[in-house]
Amino acid sequence: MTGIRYNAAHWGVYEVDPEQPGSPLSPWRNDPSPTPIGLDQRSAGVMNLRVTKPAIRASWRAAGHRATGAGRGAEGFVEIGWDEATDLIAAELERVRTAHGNQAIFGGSYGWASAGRFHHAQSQLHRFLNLAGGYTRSVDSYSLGAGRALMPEIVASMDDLSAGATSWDVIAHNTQLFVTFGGIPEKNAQVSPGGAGRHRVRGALRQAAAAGVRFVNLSPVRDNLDDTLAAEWVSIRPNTDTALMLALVHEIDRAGLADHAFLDRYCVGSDYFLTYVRGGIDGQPKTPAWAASITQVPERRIVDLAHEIATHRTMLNCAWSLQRASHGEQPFWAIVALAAMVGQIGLPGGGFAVGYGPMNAIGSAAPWLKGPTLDQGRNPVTAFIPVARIADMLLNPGAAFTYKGQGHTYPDIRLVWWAGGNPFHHHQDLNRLRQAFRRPETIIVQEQYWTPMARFADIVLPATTSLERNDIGFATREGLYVAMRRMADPPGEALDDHAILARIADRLGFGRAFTEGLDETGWLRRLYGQSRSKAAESGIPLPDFDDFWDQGLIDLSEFSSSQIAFSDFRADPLSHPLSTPSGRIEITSQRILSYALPDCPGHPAWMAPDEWLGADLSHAFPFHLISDQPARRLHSQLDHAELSRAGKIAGREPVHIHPADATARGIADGDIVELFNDRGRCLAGAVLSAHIMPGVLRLSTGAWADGDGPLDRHGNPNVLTRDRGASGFSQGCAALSCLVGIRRADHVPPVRAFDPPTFIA
Ligand SMILES: Nc1nc2c(c(=O)[nH]1)N[C@H]1C(S)=C(S)[C@@H](COP(=O)(O)OP(=O)(O)OC[C@H]3O[C@@H](n4cnc5c(=O)[nH]c(N)nc54)[C@H](O)[C@@H]3O)O[C@H]1N2
Ligand SMILES: Nc1nc2c(c(=O)[nH]1)N[C@H]1C(S)=C(S)[C@@H](COP(=O)(O)OP(=O)(O)OC[C@H]3O[C@@H](n4cnc5c(=O)[nH]c(N)nc54)[C@H](O)[C@@H]3O)O[C@H]1N2
Ligand SMILES: [Mo]
Repeated sequence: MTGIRYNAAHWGVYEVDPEQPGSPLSPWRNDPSPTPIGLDQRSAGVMNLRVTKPAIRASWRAAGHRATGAGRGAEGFVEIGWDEATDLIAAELERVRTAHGNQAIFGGSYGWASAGRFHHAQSQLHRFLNLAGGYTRSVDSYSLGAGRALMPEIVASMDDLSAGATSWDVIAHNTQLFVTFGGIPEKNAQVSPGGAGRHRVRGALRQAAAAGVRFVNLSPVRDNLDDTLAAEWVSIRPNTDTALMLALVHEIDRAGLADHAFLDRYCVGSDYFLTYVRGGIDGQPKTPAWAASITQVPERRIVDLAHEIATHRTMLNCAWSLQRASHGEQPFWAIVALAAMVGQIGLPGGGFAVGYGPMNAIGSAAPWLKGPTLDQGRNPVTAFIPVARIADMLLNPGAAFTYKGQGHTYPDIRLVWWAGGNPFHHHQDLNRLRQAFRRPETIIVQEQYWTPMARFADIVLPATTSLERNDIGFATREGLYVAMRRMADPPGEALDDHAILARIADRLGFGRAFTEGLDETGWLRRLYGQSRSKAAESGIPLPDFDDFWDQGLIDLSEFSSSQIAFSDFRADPLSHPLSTPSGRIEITSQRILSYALPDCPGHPAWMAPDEWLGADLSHAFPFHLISDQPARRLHSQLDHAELSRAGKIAGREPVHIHPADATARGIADGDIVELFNDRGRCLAGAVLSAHIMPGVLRLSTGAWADGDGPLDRHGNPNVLTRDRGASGFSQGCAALSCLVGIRRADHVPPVRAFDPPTFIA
């Protein structure tokens, strides 16, 4: 194995042959289904867009923080040296914290950044800002805003649910019926944050099908489940799954199939919930006929499905996308209630999961260890926002918001600092976000590439990629430690995020506290050592650092052991209570009930979203837009690589439309179309597909935002999505509640997302 080095990315582990010129990356040889994402990350098209020198927006260079934000995103940049950049930033940070307090610094810096436990961009930035006196932070994630707020109240934290999901081998051996809401998209299971190891989902699904597991996929699209499984596709209108789940509960209850012994022993609040389902609270029984009119799933199919679920060992699964919607708490709560009704939670192959599909690690049997983590210190500032409220915060300083039953106010932000995220990828209603990002006095961005966020900054600092530094790869439940050995020189003057922040910390007088006198190797040894001690406590011996570094890879698969979610709780709910207020599954939550929120009542409930196919607005904008995760990249990362670009149509992101809908609008396969609503417009390339239900469009996220007015030329769905929280409880991202219209585009300007910015000498 001499010469072979390893590297880890969120989407896989690479073998790297430093001797080989050209594309030196190949997938790890033990990965049964490696992904092509990232293999082309050193290509000319990618490297062309690297940030190679610190750069300053021209008018900020002239006027500093007094420059207006109006030119952001349009103006040219001046390249400067590291010394000048460091001085300017140190002075600006000093000015803001003195004049306005540390709360005026927004350092939430949400985003996936890259794999590698030491050079993790947000952790580095948070550590730095904490030593500088703190910052306004963000909580929760775009992935799971509603889920992270709700699930610990009613059953278990999202982290425990993900890491504790029943392993795939148990499913193959015990599950009879696998009912999934939102498929199990193999495209999504390409990734695990920190480094997917063995891509296991394709094999696991096929093994389950071969063992006789029957799959039912309730979803507006068909192609989010392996088509070799002979699964049944039941098309369902987007955002209506809760109504369907309630009707399944209604039928199970009506037919006398509910497991009352389970509900009594392991749950609280099922009586009140059943009163609601029977119609005793709002006068509307949640019957299959009622749900059929909302979901467009035939009444007969709902009735039969209820009986199939109750009379087979059934795993109920839910994609995360369902909670990235208005009232996104409800489908997660309803699937727990439905699983409790049939009493299979804690049994092998039965119960619920939220969910199989979004990440490779879910369903893994690899050991559950805590990986190496950089200490971020303590943040003395208490101000925070739920992560998806960024534009609200910037536009409305001092305004009130609610979160988990408490009232809070938005701070007045003067300085925004981002490292490792792309808000012009992740946030909704990008035209509104542009307005919001014109408000702060200063925006600093650490980036590898000239992304839309980098272009919107006042000061851009060039960061290295994980191929250009040494690090440790580790992802929870992937069973691997990866010695990520540097294998390329950074272009131009790019520095590691740690080195960038260490320079500025030095200038501000806390350099020593930031680095603790350790260099990169010193940090890797320390972080690995801490993780090694923890592993030893779990009975897993790891080699010492030098052996790890020589070996390149520690494979823990021999320590794998199957698991059954909630088996301890089921065996003995008194000795293994849940972490909920009652210690049991909360089918009704007294705590959430006490918040008296109109958009998040105390039990699973159907509330129509503002934007869905049953809304009045659908007369003007008749399509429900699904902006799901992209198959050929991770979010916006590597959208400029060949793999992603090869998936475009005349340079635009593909939008999937049912052939009947297309024909009715004179749209042919390959046409450039325009999607529109009151918030914005975007171009996309039409793909006619019978794998999507009529009335629904699918435009994946991640095309680099490319607009200076309401029109996005490239196909970024977030120019159309709505910027409203899932509810006043979680304030989660609700991107998947979005109505649009579609027509053939009559004017098709060129895509400029991948043109480098203008530099002023
Ligand atoms: N409409 C719609 N919108 C969505 C979603 C949806 O389903 N629909 N999904 C949401 C979800 S679940 C998520 S998680 C978010 C994802 O949103 P993000 O995580 O913000 O998206 P990424 O494209 O991964 O952005 C990471 C950025 O970090 C940069 N980067 C990578 N490594 C480093 C590094 O080492 N140092 C520095 N300084 N920079 C680095 C990359 O170049 C990239 O620009 O999007 C959300 N947005
Ligand atoms: N290749 C790749 N993989 C990724 C990512 C990526 O960017 N690229 N992002 C990762 C991240 S950060 C996250 S959080 C996870 C997200 O994981 P998810 O949120 O689960 O992923 P999505 O692809 O948004 O949606 C999953 C499926 O749900 C369907 N769906 C959408 N709306 C509805 C609905 O209302 N009802 C039903 N029944 N189905 C619906 C969609 O059509 C899609 O096929 O994915 C991760 N995996
Ligand atoms: Mo996510």
